[in-house]
Amino acid sequence: MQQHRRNFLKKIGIFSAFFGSKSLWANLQNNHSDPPNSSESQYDDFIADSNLYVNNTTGISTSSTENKKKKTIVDSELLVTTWNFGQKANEAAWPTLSNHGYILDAIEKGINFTELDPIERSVGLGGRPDRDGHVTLDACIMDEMGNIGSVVCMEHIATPISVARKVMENTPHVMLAAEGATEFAINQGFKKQDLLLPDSYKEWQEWLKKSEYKPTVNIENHDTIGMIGIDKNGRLGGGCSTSGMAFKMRGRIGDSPIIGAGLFVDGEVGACTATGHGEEVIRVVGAHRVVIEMRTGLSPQAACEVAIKDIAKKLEKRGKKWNEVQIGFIALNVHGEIGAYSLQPGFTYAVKNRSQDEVVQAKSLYK
Ligand code: SD4
Repeated sequence: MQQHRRNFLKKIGIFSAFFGSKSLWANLQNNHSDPPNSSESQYDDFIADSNLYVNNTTGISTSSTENKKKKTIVDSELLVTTWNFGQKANEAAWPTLSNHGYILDAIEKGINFTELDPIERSVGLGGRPDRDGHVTLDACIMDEMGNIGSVVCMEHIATPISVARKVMENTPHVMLAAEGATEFAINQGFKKQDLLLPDSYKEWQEWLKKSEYKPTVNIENHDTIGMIGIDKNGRLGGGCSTSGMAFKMRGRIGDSPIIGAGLFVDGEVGACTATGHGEEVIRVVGAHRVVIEMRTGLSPQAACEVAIKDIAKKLEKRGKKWNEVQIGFIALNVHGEIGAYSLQPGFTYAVKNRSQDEVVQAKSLYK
């Protein structure tokens, strides 16, 4: 009888915790255009109280109360961005971040810089087209509370990261595709334009002579832009934007706009973004995998290495040649520690904080 009573009370507890969280969540969703200072928000208190994230398997305490305390350790803004061009993107984001701005505002500005640079031909304006000559763009954005927005296979709009943010903030949805995404962007005031510029057009014409789909590894050291960071208030965020694999099939979507694959942020743990052959990243839900590994207590570096090794193992099992595939992950945790790892050499990333502004060569599984 006693046991029954205990079970009943337990059930009531779970029930009220669940519905309590739902209504608080709905409240937060309605107000998210004004991003809360997470270290002070009701949300943090709720998460801290509910203690949802204690890890019982590893014995490593990852309770949110503990992470909340750790968060205050990060005393400096930080940006980590894929590839060499990440340095200029970080520079564009920095004035916002160093002025105590909101992390997603900084990330959007940084990624916009690369999207609008016609010289960079794997992101935004001037991006390489698909095999039929259409420039189709993918992007997604995520904050530390699980707010997300994404556009896939969108044409004619140069700044998909900003459209992804509008999806997050101004719609009840999290993903818009193709014509629907372009229409939405135009309705939101974005300019419709032709994104195929002469250099990419010429390259496509050249490609058509053989029409052989053979993705190039480490294209000119700048590829998909993925940017993750922390702002002065300890808020984490991330964004990812790309024109995808050059000369892909029409309608092909890679990992970059898929939350969990190309990007994942968990305000209690850290953030990760990916670059490289999206099909392989999707297979292991790459960015989420890295963040989950960090949740179990691994450093960002170790977490990136675990995910890359898993991808290598799966490639081998499927009889694929590792040297035709490149994947790179960058990750950071709530303490501001950074990790990066790639399958093959050649992957670079850019780091910016108050004392550091540099491009770093990532370690790789194969030499
Ligand atoms: C994709 N991950 O579309 C992107 C492309 C990329 O380095 O990152 N290339 O699969």
